[in-house]
Amino acid sequence: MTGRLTRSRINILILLLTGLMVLGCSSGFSANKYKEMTEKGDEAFASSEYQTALGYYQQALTLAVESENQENKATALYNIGHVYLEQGLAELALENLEKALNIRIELGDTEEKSKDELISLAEEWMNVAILQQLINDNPAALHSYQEALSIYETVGDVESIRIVEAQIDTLPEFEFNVNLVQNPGNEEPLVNGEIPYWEEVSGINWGRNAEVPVYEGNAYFDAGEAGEYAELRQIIDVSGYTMSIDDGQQKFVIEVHMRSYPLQLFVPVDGAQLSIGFYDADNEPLDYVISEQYFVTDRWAEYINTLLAPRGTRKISIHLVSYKYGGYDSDGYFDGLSLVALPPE
Ligand SMILES: [Ca+2]
Ligand SMILES: [Ca+2]
Ligand SMILES: [Ca+2]
Repeated sequence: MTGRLTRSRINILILLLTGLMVLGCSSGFSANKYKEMTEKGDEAFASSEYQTALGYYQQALTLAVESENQENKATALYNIGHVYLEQGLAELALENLEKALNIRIELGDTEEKSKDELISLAEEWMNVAILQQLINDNPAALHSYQEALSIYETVGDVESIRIVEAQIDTLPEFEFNVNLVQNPGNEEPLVNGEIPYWEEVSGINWGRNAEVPVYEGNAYFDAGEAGEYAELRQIIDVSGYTMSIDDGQQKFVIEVHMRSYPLQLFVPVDGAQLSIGFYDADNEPLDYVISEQYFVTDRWAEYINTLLAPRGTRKISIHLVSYKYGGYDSDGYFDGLSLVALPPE
């Protein structure tokens, strides 16, 4: 809405409209016809004749559009959305319910609404949110849940607040610019001698060490005594970003710091390497990226890369690989990891 009508202008408008209603039978005809189509639609809907109901509601929508009646247009879109909902067509349902909701929002400020109107608006936000969640548009779903929540808070509906909050908890994680790696710098205490959140793929002595200066905190990742190849892995669920991933839009930035045991006479330097894998919902590999092997002994070398997730990605795996070229211990070290999802551009 671009402007607000003053009280006197509204009165004039009402007078004009009343005049038009009396003079012009076409607008009255249109209103009656709209009511008739909606009622027939409701009847068909009640008898589960959804295709028939859809036909009537669509005629009602056309009439509402022609007569530029926004309230009726919103109702028709809402009804159409519910037919699609019954038919299990989530995306079409969402499209129509979103349009209906946007019109309702444009039609008036929330302060001016009665409690019942507010609750019905919150219910519409909930419908939209659930559908958005169903099609995996989680950021949009969170926004819609929050809109519903703020209305329920306004009216003090404790039970509904609890329901919305529980629903928000079911959303998968999808935060942007937040580190998705658990225990990213190996700072958490070992649990039964194992590094929390990480899995030993190769080598059984992965642990915390601080023999050389750490990159951050009190320890780095160290394979300890191991064979020529040692690998530690973490798999990260990125299904929260499904919508943007499947649109081919979701980028992730991976960052890791690597170094090796200091140079010694007659002992070859061990290597450190990072690899990242992208997997679909069936754990089929879609793509992977492998860094070069690092042999930096006097400082932490930073590896940073921005990667576009292949469509269909649901999991990203991070692999810390230490290559032993000398001694008993495998001495490619890792610290200060992060994987963040970039917000859509
Ligand atoms: Ca650390
Ligand atoms: Ca172990
Ligand atoms: Ca070694």
